[in-house]
Amino acid sequence: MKKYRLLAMLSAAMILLAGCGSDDSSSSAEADKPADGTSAVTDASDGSEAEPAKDKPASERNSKFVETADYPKLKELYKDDFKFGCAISTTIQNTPEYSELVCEQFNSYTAENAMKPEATLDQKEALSDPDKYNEHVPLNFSNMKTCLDYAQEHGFAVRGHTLVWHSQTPEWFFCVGFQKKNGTVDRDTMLKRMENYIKDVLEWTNENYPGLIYAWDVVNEAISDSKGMRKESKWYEVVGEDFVQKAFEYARKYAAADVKLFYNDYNAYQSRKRKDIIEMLQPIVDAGNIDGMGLQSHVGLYLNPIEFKTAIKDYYKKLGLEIHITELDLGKDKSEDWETKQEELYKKLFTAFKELKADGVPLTSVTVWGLTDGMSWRKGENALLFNDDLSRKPAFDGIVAAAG
Ligand code: 9MR
Repeated sequence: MKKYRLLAMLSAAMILLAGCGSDDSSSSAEADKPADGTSAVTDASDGSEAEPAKDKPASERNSKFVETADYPKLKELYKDDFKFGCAISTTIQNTPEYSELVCEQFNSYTAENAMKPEATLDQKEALSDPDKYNEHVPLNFSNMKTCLDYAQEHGFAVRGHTLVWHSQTPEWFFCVGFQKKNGTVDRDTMLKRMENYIKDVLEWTNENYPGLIYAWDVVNEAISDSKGMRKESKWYEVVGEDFVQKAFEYARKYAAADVKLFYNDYNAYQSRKRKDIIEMLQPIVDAGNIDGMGLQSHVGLYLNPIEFKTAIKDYYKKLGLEIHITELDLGKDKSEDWETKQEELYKKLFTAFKELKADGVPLTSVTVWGLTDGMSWRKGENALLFNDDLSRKPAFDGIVAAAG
């Protein structure tokens, strides 16, 4: 307990000294829609403020938080099944009580925002010499470093999220001279920029944190909500249909052997979207350039766990890929007993995960998308496992019960 607190305070102090950016700076980005059709929230901020480390015991600073040390530990309960992860923001890293709880409960780390292209691409440097940087856009790894130092220090394994995505990738990255007013570059230039981005991130992370990152979401959300590929994407617009194939080709070329390459999408369990995803991934599987399928799983209480389980099995059967549940959260409905229903559904899903394991499906990692309801991107939907005072919700107990 004391150790976690001290480490959290130390890392918060280091971050403050380094003056690194926060991953809450993503308001320009377009968020994906939750599966239940409610509108997306684009800001990562969480209603509770990041408390800079002060030289006082945490208990004196924050009476709003309850003690969490005696909770059952999800990472231990499921240690023989899969890694158990959480999407972690800089707010979580910098607040001793949040940090303590994520360290107690989880062993896999996904940066909620701070390892995305918009947190890494360096426009200022690019603009300083657009000709020099035309095909090889400069990066600033300070945000990534903040994440990876924290993960390493606290013993997490890391899911890298994400390399190629239509959202949270600034438009200037696609433009001539790195300015919107100039319009977009041609396909060949963009492919060079893509290759160099992937190369630089994979090589830098491997050189500086060898063995820490066990998987990367190479491409995120390339399939549309209606049919086929998503057309509202600069990647699609500038490179064309094969941008997904190219991204995986480059990722395989530069990734270390122990880093698994994933495609990641929301509503991936739904039959129409699943069919399109499988069709898109098949040639990439055939080329040997992908290892896994990530189902985000931003869903609601309407979800049928049997349909969900069937979908996971289908990805494995058809593509032979490893499976990760990458961004799980279950939004409430309008009923009065939503908490009990949410507990039941979390329990059924984790029971299904255990059954899948018993059937030989390689489900190797499950991540929940955030820590407390108030910090969730799905504001007002109470989709996560902990209340804002860190008391455990029935949802948490449902997952504990499913462990057997
Ligand atoms: O949780 C993230 C939120 O803080 C950001 O504002 C948002 C912007 O797009 O991205 C959220 O995370 C998304 C993830 O990276 C990809 N799948 C959907 C997630 C929820 O929108």
